[in-house]
Formats: sequence, C-alpha cells, structure tokens
Amino acid sequence: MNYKFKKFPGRILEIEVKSSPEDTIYESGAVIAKPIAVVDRLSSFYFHNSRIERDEKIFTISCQKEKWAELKIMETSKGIRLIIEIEDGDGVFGLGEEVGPLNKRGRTYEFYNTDEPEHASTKTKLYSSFPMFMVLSPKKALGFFVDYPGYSKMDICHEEENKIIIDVAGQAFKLYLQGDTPDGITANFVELTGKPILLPIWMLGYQQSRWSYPDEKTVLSISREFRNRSIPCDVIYLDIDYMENFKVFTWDKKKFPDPKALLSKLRDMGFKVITIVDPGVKVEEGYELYEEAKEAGYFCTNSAGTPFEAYVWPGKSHFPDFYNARVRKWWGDKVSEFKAIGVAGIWNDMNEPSIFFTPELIEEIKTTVKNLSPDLGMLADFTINQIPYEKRYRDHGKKFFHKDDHGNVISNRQIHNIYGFNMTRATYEGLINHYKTERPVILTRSAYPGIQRYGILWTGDNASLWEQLYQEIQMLQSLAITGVNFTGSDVGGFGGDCNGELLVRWTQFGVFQPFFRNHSAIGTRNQEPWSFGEKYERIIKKFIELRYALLPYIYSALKEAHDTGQMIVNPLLYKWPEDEKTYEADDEYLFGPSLLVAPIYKANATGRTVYLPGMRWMNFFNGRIYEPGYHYIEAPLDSLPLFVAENSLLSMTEPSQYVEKAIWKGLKIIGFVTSNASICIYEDDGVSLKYLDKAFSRKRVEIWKTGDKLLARIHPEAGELKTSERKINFEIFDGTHTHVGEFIDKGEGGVVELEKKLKN
Ligand code: MIG
Repeated sequence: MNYKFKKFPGRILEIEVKSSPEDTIYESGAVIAKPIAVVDRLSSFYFHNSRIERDEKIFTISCQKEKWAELKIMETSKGIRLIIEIEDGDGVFGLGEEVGPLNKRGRTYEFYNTDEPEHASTKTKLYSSFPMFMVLSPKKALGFFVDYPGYSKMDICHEEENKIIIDVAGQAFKLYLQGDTPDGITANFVELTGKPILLPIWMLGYQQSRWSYPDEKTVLSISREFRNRSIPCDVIYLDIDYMENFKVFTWDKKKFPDPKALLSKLRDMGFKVITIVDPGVKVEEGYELYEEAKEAGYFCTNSAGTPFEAYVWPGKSHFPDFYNARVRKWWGDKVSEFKAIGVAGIWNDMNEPSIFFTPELIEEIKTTVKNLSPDLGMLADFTINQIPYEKRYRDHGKKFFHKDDHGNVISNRQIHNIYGFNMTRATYEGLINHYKTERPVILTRSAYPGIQRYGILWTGDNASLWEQLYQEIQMLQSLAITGVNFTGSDVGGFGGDCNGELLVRWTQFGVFQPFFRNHSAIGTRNQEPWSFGEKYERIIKKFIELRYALLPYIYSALKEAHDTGQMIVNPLLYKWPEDEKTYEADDEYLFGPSLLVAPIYKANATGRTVYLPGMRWMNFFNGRIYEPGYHYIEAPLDSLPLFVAENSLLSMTEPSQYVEKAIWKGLKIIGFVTSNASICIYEDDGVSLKYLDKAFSRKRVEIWKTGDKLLARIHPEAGELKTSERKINFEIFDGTHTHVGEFIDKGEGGVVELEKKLKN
C-alpha cells in the first residue's frame, strides 16, 4: 500500500491511498480547493489538538492522548477496505441521498447511482452518491470523505457494533479527514468542493410540475388557474412529452406549435418555464444531434469501441460522454442554443444514467424464460419476480466506456457516480459561457459531492406516502450535511395517489425546503393545490403565501450559504452537538438562522411532540413561549409547529403572485428578543451576476433592550445598490410584551425606539 498526505484549507487532511504506486486515481472532480502543503510526517498532525499516528496501515485519531477513533486501511480481494472504529454512542451523520434515519448507525449503504423508483426503507442506494459523513459525540466531530467515483459500500455499525466498514471497489482513491465542530465540518467540506451557487430569486418561489402537462393548452390553463385563484407560483415545468419522440432539444410541433410564443406569453403572466433534458440521444438517421455526436465520437462506447447502445425513452439510444471536456463543451453549446427561445432553466433527469434495458439483456431474459418450467416450483416464481427488477437495475458498467481528455479509455464502473455530475457541469458551463450575466438554473437527479456549485438536486421519484414524507425530512438534512444546500422533494409525492391532507402537510414541509416544487407522475391523481377541494386549497394557499412572505429571510440565507457555506437547512445537532437528544431529533430542523420547523408527517395528526433545544423558543403562529425540552404542540391541519429562537429575528414582506427581483417594497421585522438580536437583509436584482460588481445591498437590523425599552437599528453594511424609500415595520416580542415601530428606510439607516403595546 502507498500513501501520500496533503494538507488542505479548513484543516483537512488528504490521504491518497493506492494499492501500488502504478494504480491510477480517477479524479471525480469533486474537490476544487488547492492543497496548502504536502505532509510527509503525520506525527504532529492536528484534528483540533489531536494527532494521527502512522503505524503501518493503522492511523489513530486522538486528542491529547485520548483516543477518538481508529482508522485501518487494508487490501482485500475486491479492492480496499477502511475500518473506522468509533466509540459507544457516537452518532454518524451525512451520506446525502440515502433512505433511513439521520443517524446512519445500524445499516448498510451503497454508492452506485441508480434509478430506483421505489424509495422503500429497505433500499441501499438511490440516484446520487455522497460518500461523506461525520462521527459525532459531545466531545468530538470528525469528518470523512471517501472520494471514489466508482462503487463503494459502507456498513455503518451494522455488522459490528462500533465499526464503520467501508469497501471501495478499486485500487486507488483519495480520503479526506477533518476535525471541527459539526457545522464547521460541512463548511470546510464546502470549502473543499465549492460554494453553493446563488440562484435567481424566482427559484425560491413555489413551482408546479406534472408528468406531463402534455400540450400548450394544458400548460396555459394550469397557469391561468394559479392566477385566477391567486395562488402564488413562479415556475411551470415541461416534462418529457414536449419533445418530438423524446428527442432531446426538439419540440413536438403538434402539441407545442409555437414554443417561443408560448414561453413569452407565460413570461408576461409571471411564469418561468423549465424543461426536462435527458442524456439518452435517440439513434435516428437525420437527427442532427445524433449525427453530429456520432460523427465526432462524442458517445460512450462499448468494448468494441462503437457507441454503447441501450434503450430509454427515445427507444434505441446512445449516451454522450460527459467525462470528456470536448463533449461537455459541445453539450453546453447545444443546451444554450435550445434555451435561447426563452427557456428559463434545464431539468436533467435519467442521468445516473438510467437504462431501461440493453439488447443483450433482452436476450438473456429470453434464455431465462425459455428455461422456466413449473417443475422449478418456488425457484420459477423467484426467477419470474427477479426479471423486471434485478435485471433492469444491474450493473451495465462492464460494457460501457468513457474516454478522458487524453484519449485513455475508462470503464463506466470506475467513474459511474459522476455521470450526472458531469452532465450538470456541462450544462452549467455552457449556460454561463453563453448567457454571461444570467444565473444558470439546472436541476439534476443524479449527483456527487460538489454538485452544489452547478445546480439543484431534487430527490427523485418518491411516493405519496406518509412514511416517505418523514423520509424526505431526514434526507433533506443528510443532504445539507454533505453540502447540498438547495434541494427538496416532490411535494405531494411523485408516485401513487395523493390526498388533500397529505398534500397540505407536504406543502407545509415544502415551504421549508429550499427547493419548493409540487410534482406528480403520469397516471396518478392530479395534485395541483386546488385538486382536493376548497378546504385544502385554502390552507395550501395560505402556506404558499407564507413562503412568499418569508422570501427576504430565505434569500438572505441563500446568499449566506453562497458566501460562507453555512447551509439554509441545519440539523439541530449542528448548534447543540453537546446535547445528544438532538441526535435523534431527526424529524425537525433549523431553517435559516432563526427558525425551527417540525413538520407534521402522520396521517390524522393534530399535533406532535417537538424537542426544543438549548434555549427558549416562540411559537411563530401564536407567540407562546416555550422553555427548552420536549413539548406536545397542537397543530391542526391549518398549522404546523414553527418556532423563532430567543434573541433572533425574521425579515418578511407582503406575499406576491410571483417574484422578479430581490428588492423589497416594504419589510416587516418580527422576532423574540430578551436582550439583543440581529439579522442581515441581503438584496439585489435577483437574477444577474451584477452582485459581483457591488450591485447589491446588505443591511443589518439590530434590536436591543435597554431597561424595558426596545431599540431598533438599521445600518447598511455592504454593497452599492440603492433601495428606494420604503417602510420597515417592527413587531418584537420580549417575552412579556410586544413592541412595535415603524421606520422609513431611505437607504442610509438609522435608529428607532419601539413602542410597547399595552395589550397583546
Ligand atoms: O422514467 O420524465 O424522476 O420526475 O417526471 C421516468 C418522466 C422518467 C423520472 C423523473 C420524474 C419525471 C419522469 N422521469
């Protein structure tokens, strides 16, 4: 075994692990930070005050002589194994898009991007791979990232009580270790893999999708429905049926006779349109994209060097080799050309890549079926059941090849998990290159660490089931730990039939997902906000309006994430790692700097137990104050448990039907302040990159108590954007009284004394 050590910013240690010196590391592209130094001796290495000692293949991670964990690295017949021995009670958090609880102990997880349409709790892999996690106890927080883009598997204290056993199916990879506070670990990881992009403000609005709104007429009528019912909405999606025979970058001219006119009509109504783009290119003579790519050799190949062939939506298809820079450039140009008629964003689907079947598979199935006989009994039944499932999702990697920028052929097996990542990267680079001042908007289903610098991940084909609503609450936090700031689940559930109550509860959660989109599958019940009758529509509307009212707060948090790597969504354990009760509180989380949200995810529930950590909290809806600890909170259908932290503030505005700019006409500051609190309000044009040239405004609002009076101060902190004159209202609760006030903001700031309201 061979090791090399490098020091990275954020006190991260990189260990390059190789079976033998000749083994190649296939770069995943996740890490973009530059190393600070090559380290040759580990004896004085850090981890806070800790040391890593090198004893053959055993590294002891310790702190001032106290052993924290032990890491062993060894060769196996299938690759390289890491064993991390942790302590009793240590929590393990992260792994991004995996089903299961926030604390990952007691289960096995796989990393091999897979189109898994059933997110059952038994599943061990989904569309993305985030082999990053932290080991946490009140006295320590250690971060690990196994940067290997091929197959790996992690047994997290499943087989053996306090052991994490990681099997990497390769001979060489990089391992990153760090020690910090839990939120520091994520921030450092983001330093390593890139800051989250700043999205346009309208991506924070409510979004409506369906597989599919099949024609122009339907798209228009759905959009009008939103405006007629005054339900805010910013984005409408076009799923696969807008294309002609599922050919990427084409429009079905029968169903969408004039897409440009349609997009501009929708724009006038305040809607942006995001279109789906799949990687599978239809094999069809005369189809320009296909001809061009075939001619230039842009497709992935099989072992014979001809294009790799498999069947997806367009039928027989080839797959662009996004691992290659020339192919990425070509694809980026194509996407940009397609976008030019007024498409606002690109939705990358099927990019694991998903494959329905290969021609060889059909042959194999035929053989299997031919040999089926009733005499096989139970085995026959077993074989029949395995055909549609196992066979479809198995590994195609053996016959599927890429070419790197130097012409070396690489099996998909080695770099399988970055196909979607590179497709998103290609799209991002193309859009940024062609639309120089516009913030690119790209959704992706498949991802790898670092994806936050290119696009938005959504969690794929969940189902309209209560247990999956709970699962999404957990997954949202696991993704945030691994640096994915902007993500969310299909609100209402994708597969299966939703109902009014479930849609209300999922929408309430959706308000507190960074990405807030309702989407559902073909053949399921309609799921738009008005689909289940007036009673539900009214509540859904109220919550979508709450989202719009909170936009100043959410947008400022988004900018904070872009600047500092501090995520919008944070598990409670980030702020209270010394309180182990937060390790199990995985059905609630922090949203931005001031809010704690505890969604309702059980059918027929009218309330739930909430754990309020570390300080006092104010119920957002009724102003009641709670001491830290467990509380049962009433939450009938039109309410959810939502709390404002003691000594914190929220910036809000009047809800609108859609948002074009992140410059607010009026603001309202609410909060719970017993000594002092402050919040930042970040504003800019909401769509361009001009903020890089100081065309933004960042103001700080502070509230503090002197005697029994509350004072408010606003002062500009940074930026050159001038906001026009507007009113800022205050409504601050000090634990016994509400203090109100009004301030005319002319841009230069000032101080105002709030007035105590005698009656609340
Ligand atoms: O094979 O485009 O996850 O959001 O609606 C299914 C149709 C393909 C899967 C995506 C889903 C989308 C659907 N797609």
